[in-house]
Amino acid sequence: STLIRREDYLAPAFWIRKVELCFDLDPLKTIVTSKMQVERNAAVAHGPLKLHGEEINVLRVLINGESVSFRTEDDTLVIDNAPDADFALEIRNTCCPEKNTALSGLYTSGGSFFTQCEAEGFRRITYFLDRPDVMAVYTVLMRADKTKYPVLLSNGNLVEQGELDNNRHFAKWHDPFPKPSYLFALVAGDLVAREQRVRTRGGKDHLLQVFVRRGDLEKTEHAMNSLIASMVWDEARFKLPLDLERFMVVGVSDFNMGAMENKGLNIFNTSALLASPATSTDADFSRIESIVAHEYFHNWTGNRVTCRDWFQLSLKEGLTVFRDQEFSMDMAAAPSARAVCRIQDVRQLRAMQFPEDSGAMAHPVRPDSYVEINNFYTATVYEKGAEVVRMYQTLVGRAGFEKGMTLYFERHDGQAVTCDDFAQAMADANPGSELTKRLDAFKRWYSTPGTPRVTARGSYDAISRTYTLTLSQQNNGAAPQVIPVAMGLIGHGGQVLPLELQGEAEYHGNERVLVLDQAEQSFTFLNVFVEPVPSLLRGFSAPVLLDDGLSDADLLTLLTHDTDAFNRWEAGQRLALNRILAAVRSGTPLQLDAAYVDAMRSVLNHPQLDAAFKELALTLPGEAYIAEQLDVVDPQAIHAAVEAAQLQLAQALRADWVAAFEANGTIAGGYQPDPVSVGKRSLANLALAMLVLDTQAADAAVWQGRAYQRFKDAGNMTDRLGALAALVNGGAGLADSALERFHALFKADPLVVDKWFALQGRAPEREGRTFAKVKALLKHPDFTLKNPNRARSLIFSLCMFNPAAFHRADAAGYVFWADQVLALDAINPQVAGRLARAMDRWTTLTEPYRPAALEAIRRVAAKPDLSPDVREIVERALA
Ligand code: BAL
Ligand code: ZN
Repeated sequence: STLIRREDYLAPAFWIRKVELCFDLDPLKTIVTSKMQVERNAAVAHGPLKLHGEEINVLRVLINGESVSFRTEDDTLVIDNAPDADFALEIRNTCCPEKNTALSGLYTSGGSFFTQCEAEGFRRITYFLDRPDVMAVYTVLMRADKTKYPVLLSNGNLVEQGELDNNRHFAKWHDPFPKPSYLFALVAGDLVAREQRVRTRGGKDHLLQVFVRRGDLEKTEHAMNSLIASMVWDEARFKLPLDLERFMVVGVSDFNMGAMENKGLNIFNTSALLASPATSTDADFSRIESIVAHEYFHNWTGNRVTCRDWFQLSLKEGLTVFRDQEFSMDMAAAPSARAVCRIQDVRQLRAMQFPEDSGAMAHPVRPDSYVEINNFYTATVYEKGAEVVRMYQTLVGRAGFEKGMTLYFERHDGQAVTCDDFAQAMADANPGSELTKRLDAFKRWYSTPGTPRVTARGSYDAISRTYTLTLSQQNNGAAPQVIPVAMGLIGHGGQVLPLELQGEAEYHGNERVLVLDQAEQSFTFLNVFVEPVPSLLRGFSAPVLLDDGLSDADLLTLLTHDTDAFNRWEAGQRLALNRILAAVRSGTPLQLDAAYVDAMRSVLNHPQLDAAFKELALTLPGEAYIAEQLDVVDPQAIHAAVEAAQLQLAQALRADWVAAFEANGTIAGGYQPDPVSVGKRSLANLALAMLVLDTQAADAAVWQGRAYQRFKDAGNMTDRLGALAALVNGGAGLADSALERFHALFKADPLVVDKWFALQGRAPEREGRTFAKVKALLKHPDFTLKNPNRARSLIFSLCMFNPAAFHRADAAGYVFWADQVLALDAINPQVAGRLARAMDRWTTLTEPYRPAALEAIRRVAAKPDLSPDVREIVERALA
């Protein structure tokens, strides 16, 4: 495996302008015939034609109808004597979909055929210039058994179909839009579709179809509604219409990612597609809505304008995540519900991206090198990339951002481009903007790894009534970043103070964005009539770690009075974080103080705050984010502090939790995943968890019984799983029988069985019982490593989301990790590579974890025939 460098990019020596593919589909031996129209790229020096190909058998190669000599070496097919003039290249090869457990290329799942080509799966189907800057127009003919594969789908429009001999049939598809090979897809199987005809604003008619296995049709309504909502939104917000007559979505249970944006034929992991109130939680409904939107939005940001090379991945992913986040916020509508979306996105960023950015796999939003591109579908490329796009919008404004998008499409529609092209379009569309003034510096967000640290200190001069805020940034010695700091000033009594910045003629109201682009800068505000508390980085306006030096009293002011809901939540998180960190650093048991408990009680009982906000405010910071604040990490100490804080909140607020449960536990009418109902269910579930957690309470048995009753009688999965989780996480005596009952009820539904495994994989550790349970569950008849969702549900839950069960003094967690990485690597390198990343942050671990982790990583690295995926991860961990 070789290191590929961004700066080594070369344009292709040949273009493939058109391709006609023919598939004779057979699980064991599919025959692929590819007829390509090829031309030399005049801009590149003369050389051989080299095509990518992996795990396929070539049968013949013809140029202009004549057989031609070729050689195959290291996954490439080389033709030394390709003509200078345009020519027709025909390649015939075979592949074996049934044996393709890597789920990249053409594979079978549940007796049907599916493809996954991003990033480099097309080369596992046929030889090709499998790189995103080679864009071709595809025509696809599929032939297959009619009984087993009644539905034959590919990209674009269906142009012909009919019968063949031997109970076979065919379908021919044509996609009029030139596309890179990673957007190719085909599906063949016994599927059924929910269909909907829609007319867009421009008066064009479209057919929308969601294909699934027979029994799943009634679970597709939410996905269809989400698709229609996405279409409407993209036309309204960005004037981007659907460009195809037909838009198809297909579900498959064996899938490496969440979903894939193949042109006109999106393929979805069933976990990101199928929803019903009885089997899916509110979180599932919301995830499905956002992934359906995400893949749909890719049709413009990714497909119409694609990436020149894989280093530019964030060009499409960061932008499309930003778009799906904006969509979800617009769907949530109410300002408080928008804030809830934002808080959830930031929690996710902090839990996943911050550790990545300071660990072994830290890389810039636009990486400089990779061995295996599949390892770079990361939180940095996606979520930090989305934050970078959000900062453009913050700097040029919403209208300016829309102008930038318009110019981007005017310039680059149909092209494969770079992040620089996007940045330039945003700047050129907004002359004179804060962005355009410092575009080069802003672009450091693409090249600098690590999370910047911003320090803020204020000083108030009561005599001159001025307040000076000094902001500074550190970024591991790298040049300063352009950091938009949205802010306001709040008086201790809750007054919102006007912002009058010294040296500026204009008055900026009560909220504004300061642009920090130096190592240190001071901003002086005039006519500040009381000493203010600064509310900084409102809405999390930049992906940084902020040290604002605020006291408990200041944070309490913000928690009570801030007009920015995000910062109100953040103040509560900071209060909790300070207490947890103090306990962990001093090695003393955590003891919550009355001021904090009272503040949390006020939030919980607040008459105006939404239930959704209360739930977020009363949920403690995640253990991974807490670990990021420490130089040396003791996962057990962090976990103990969090558990103590939880238990003390459960005990001190017991009456308030009862009231919260009673007020939110029952919702009249049928199940609706609207923000208000979702918020009530989430708060009721948190309250129930708290009430079951305190096993010493006088009425402990009552609440355990109520939780069990609710688990049994629940009318939807959110309530049922919430009650089950309360029992399992609370270590209740009834937990085991509830788990058994749950499995018996849902054993026929793989997505629910995944939840069952995941809940046990994430259960709090109690004297090693959780770990032992997970090991035992590996032998459960329903467990398999071959299905990525199932592997993730149990193994990833333990290794990535259950630090206290994973990091064991006897190193058994690491031994388990190494065993599973190696076992998975033999089946599916992409999934194995993901699991390998559980050790990203091993160097910060304290004794005895650190040396034990090192030993486990070395054991994996010592295996000679590792996939490039796992090899790259473990070698970076050891570097
Ligand atoms: N392009 C891979 C899946 C996604 O991000 O939509
Ligand atoms: Zn995407």
